[in-house]
Amino acid sequence: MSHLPQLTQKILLSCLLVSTLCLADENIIAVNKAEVAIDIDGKATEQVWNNAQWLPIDKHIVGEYPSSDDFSGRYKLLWDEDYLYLMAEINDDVLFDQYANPTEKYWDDDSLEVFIDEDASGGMHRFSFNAFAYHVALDNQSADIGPNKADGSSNFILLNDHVKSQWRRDANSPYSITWELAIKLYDDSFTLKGTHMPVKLTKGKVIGFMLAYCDNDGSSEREHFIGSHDIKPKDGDKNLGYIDAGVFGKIKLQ
Ligand SMILES: [Ca+2]
Ligand SMILES: [Ca+2]
Ligand SMILES: [Ca+2]
Ligand SMILES: [Ca+2]
Repeated sequence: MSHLPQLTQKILLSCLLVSTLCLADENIIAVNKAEVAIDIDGKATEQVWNNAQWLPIDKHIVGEYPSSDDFSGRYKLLWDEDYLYLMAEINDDVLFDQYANPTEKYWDDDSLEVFIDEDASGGMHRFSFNAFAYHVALDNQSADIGPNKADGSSNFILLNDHVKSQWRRDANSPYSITWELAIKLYDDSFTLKGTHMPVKLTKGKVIGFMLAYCDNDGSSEREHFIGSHDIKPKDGDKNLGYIDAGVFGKIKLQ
């Protein structure tokens, strides 16, 4: 650009900056505030849910891509000072919960997986609380991986206090369930010891976020894993969300 007049260079740089910001903003999902409290009962009866737009859960992560009656889903988000609220509408032909123990192979049971990176830092989080991957099961318990145990083995834990969850079937459409969640956000200082306060949410806050559904209809392992965001494969593998918060998308509280 050095051969162009200085004013033209400045204009071009400004245009480049504006278009970069616009592009970046296009990828950030704007989340509206819930002005009234939301009752987590698996029913979308609160008027305020109408202020949130449906977004698809349709990006392939693992397994064959399912037909729409095998799995399809969409979700919407709201927030207030205390919670990120999530409503998911899931169509799944068989609801399957083979492991009674909520910390045993929870990813091979039907579950809604909510990925949260409170400060949108990105980076590795599998054995830390830099970010969370809450697997919300059909029994409404939420499991994740914590720091390794003293003997070095994996530590599958419940973080039920972080996620309040309730789902209901639709009597007129038995394969459709409405799942309503209120999620408290914890920053990366969270540990399994002591008392930690959730982060108070404020307008303008940017959060790392992704959502996915583990669908199993009776197999030994999950049959499909479909998410809300495109994931760039690493060595052919798109199942990276439970390891790397860098593959999450971003949301911004409006
Ligand atoms: Ca409700
Ligand atoms: Ca299914
Ligand atoms: Ca983080
Ligand atoms: Ca299923």
